[in-house]
Amino acid sequence: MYISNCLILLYIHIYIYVYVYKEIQKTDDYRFCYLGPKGSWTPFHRDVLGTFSWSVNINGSKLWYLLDASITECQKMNESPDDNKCPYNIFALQQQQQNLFQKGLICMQYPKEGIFVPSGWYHQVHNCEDTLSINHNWCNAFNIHWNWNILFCDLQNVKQSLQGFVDYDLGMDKLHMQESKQNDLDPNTVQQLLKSYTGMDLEQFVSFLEINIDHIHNCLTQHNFNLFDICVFNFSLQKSKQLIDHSLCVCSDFDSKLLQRLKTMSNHIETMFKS
Ligand SMILES: O=C(O)CCC(=O)C(=O)O
Ligand SMILES: [Fe+2]
Repeated sequence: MYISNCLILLYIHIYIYVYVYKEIQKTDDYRFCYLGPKGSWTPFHRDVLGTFSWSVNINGSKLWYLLDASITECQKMNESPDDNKCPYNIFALQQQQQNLFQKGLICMQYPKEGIFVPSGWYHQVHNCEDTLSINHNWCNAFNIHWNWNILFCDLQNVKQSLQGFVDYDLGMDKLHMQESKQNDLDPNTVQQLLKSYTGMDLEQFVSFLEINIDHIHNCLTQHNFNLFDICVFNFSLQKSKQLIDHSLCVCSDFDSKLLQRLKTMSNHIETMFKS
């Protein structure tokens, strides 16, 4: 098993759990094992697609350095995971930047203990012993908008970088074509790159919403709910509707099928509210 002068990790996907998104999508379910020898560490980062995560140590202990999202927001670190504003190692920062971490949280995680990392919180994690943990990243109606914001921001980044590539390919004498070429980007290539860059493309995002809305619909039609569920369903549907309307407004990259699916979902939610 690897490891250079720093980090980690063996990501072993745990397939023993049935997870609806994975079952349907046949893609990553964001459940991991982390295995790291003593002294290894995970660089400062925010979790994939602005998700929440929990982590439980099977064995060993870890030291966590966490910064809450409002602090990193001020530092403009939340714009994109790839904007080079995120330091790699908080201990290699200049004194002035290190002061930022006086506002952070430091906590020790011992064997059998769990830790919850809220959406958008940056963290760096050090293995104090040989450590094995299980982790799960997820999102719900409370943080799904983070997911969308990151996906949308990455989509712009992908398009921009592809644009540069097209122009470069054309040669210096054709640089004046930059504007008109913006519309010539192959949508499939853009989506493929987005998928490999961010781990999700627009189609998967739409499916993700659909799966959750269908789930709520099924529970409601089977009368399989209690009062608490009703509040959660209500909140989830409202958030999903807001997000669908917002994404339809700001994003012109949905193809006609995705547009149709989003509009169908939006209507479906309205019908559920009425009934
Ligand atoms: O345990 C680690 O090394 C990293 C864990 C982590 O970053 C997480 O659970 O979000
Ligand atoms: Fe993390």
